Amino acid sequence: MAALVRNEGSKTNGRIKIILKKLACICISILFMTVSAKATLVDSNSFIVVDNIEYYMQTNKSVYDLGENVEMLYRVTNLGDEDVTLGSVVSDSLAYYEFRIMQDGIQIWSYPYLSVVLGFTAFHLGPYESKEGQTIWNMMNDNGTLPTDDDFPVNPGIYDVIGELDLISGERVPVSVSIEIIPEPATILLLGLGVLLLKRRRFCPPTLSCLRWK
Ligand SMILES: [Ca+2]
Repeated sequence: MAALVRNEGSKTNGRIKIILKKLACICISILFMTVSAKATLVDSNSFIVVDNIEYYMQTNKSVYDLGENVEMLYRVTNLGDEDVTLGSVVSDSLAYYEFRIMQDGIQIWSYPYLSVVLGFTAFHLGPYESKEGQTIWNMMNDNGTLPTDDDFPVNPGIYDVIGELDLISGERVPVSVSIEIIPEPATILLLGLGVLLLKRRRFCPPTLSCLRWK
């Protein structure tokens, strides 16, 4: 009987070691995934040059944790030495720029700035002059409406961030950059532990004294 008890105890210790090894592997994998993702924490940017005008779009990162703010910047620069007028805009500099978030080709959010239209003005750039607009996306889907009470959080995934001049007349030149939203590290860890516990439950015979989590 004593030998049988020792044998069962040895089996339990072996199972504990296996589970701890699997847990260590999961933690190392999570650490590797997080470090790999964070290694790309540079800004994401893109630009287009049309008729000596540079249209530039940037986000402050390329990979975000779920729930972070996405800081966006759209800039238009006259690369030449002559005055340029690109079209007309509403007479409010905060309304010069438009930002949109797309997922799989579907718009899920847009810059909601509303302006009382008091008139229109020419969007003008002097030689080598730049003008830019900025805003923040809080990772919410606006549900296609301006009121925010029906907004809801987005899921991890790939999103396109688009900026352009909100021209009333004139050619619009939208510029897009891609960003990735990943789950928070704590969520990944919980998922990993959940998978481990499910596997253990599936392969643990009910007659053996399996490890109990207390
Ligand atoms: Ca809404």
